Amino acid sequence: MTRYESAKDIYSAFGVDTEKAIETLRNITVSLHCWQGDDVTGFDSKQELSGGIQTTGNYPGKARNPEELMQDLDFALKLMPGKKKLNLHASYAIFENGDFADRDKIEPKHFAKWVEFAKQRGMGIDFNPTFFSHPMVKNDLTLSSPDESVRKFWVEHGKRCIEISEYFANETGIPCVMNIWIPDGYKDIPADRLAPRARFKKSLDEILAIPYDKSKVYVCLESKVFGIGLESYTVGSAEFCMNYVANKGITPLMDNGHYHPTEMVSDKISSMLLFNEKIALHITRAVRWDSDHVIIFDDETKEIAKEIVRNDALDKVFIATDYFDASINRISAWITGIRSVHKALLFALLQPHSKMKELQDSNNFTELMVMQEDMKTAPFGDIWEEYLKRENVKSDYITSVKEYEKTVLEARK
Ligand code: RNT
Ligand code: ZN
Repeated sequence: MTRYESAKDIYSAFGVDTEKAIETLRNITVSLHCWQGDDVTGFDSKQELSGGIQTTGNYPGKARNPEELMQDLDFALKLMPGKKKLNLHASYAIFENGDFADRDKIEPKHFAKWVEFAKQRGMGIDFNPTFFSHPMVKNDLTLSSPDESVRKFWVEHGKRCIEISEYFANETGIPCVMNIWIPDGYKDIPADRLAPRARFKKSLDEILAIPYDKSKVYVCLESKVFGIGLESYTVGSAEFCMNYVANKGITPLMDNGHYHPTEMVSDKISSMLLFNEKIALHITRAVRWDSDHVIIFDDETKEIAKEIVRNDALDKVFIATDYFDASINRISAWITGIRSVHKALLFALLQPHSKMKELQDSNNFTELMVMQEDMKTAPFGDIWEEYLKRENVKSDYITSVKEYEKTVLEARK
């Protein structure tokens, strides 16, 4: 009997079908963020990262241009199981032969290389306008700026990004999830909290006024609690975004680094599911603040996955990763994070949810606790290995990553 067969029997005694779990997992798509590969630098303005987010560390070998980023992505993708979409930021536009266009003027053609890359690998593309790391971010404001020239510039950027998102959907045949996040806020106590939010609302209305096919582009809005240097006030707060999204019928996006430290996104998913056709997630790991550490197989990631799986919401939730660690090998960071999301999903798929719900409804919290604890030590690792095997992905990735570091990354000086 193989380890998988024996694990399968153990799970089966709990009423869990491991075959079904593996098959389901193989069909789940996770959107892979390109920005772990180069510390959120991008190729357009090459400005210092702004917007209250930060990458820390200076591990050697970061990708410096589209070719290197694609090369690294390709390498990393081979060591990641599961279906993937490519998640791009507008700042990753590729300008050839001096054909530069500023953010308010970017066009589909500036992403043609990415489309080619994604198509060749059978991936869809998700997109994010980039409202940071740019000289038109004035006094930390973009879409909420009182300066009309600034506000208009960013409205144009938003519109261009919807056009590019539709192009991605048309080219790949897969709908594009376009996420709006702005860093706008104040370091210190504002005198007026209303007007910036009113301007943000107006700007979003203007962006969404351009015609686009809603079955091809899902526009999302991501809220946040605070950023570095923007500690006292965030224009796009949770309440602002939740209300705006509900009002306009667009998609809410929750990033689990964007709440107070004891507030859990896993607890929010069920409420959001009851009132939205689709919801989107940025899965990350916040350590004391929105630090965007690499996702690991930790309790909150598992709990988020359980909420998606046991509420039968796999086709309602857009799952994306969002983290950036520059202190360790970036490719390993990419793989560890993505594998952790898949592990959490598999773990969730291997729980006897209906039995557990029954125990809850019959107020049998004693047995529920025992069962939840028992499931933690069930032979999960053997099912995980079987999943990797069926995905044709090696279990050990650090050996190949180290080899790639020696041969490719170390040469980037
Ligand atoms: C920032 C948001 C946002 C970014 C990316 C780069 O706090 O999480 O999603 O991380 O767009
Ligand atoms: Zn995010």
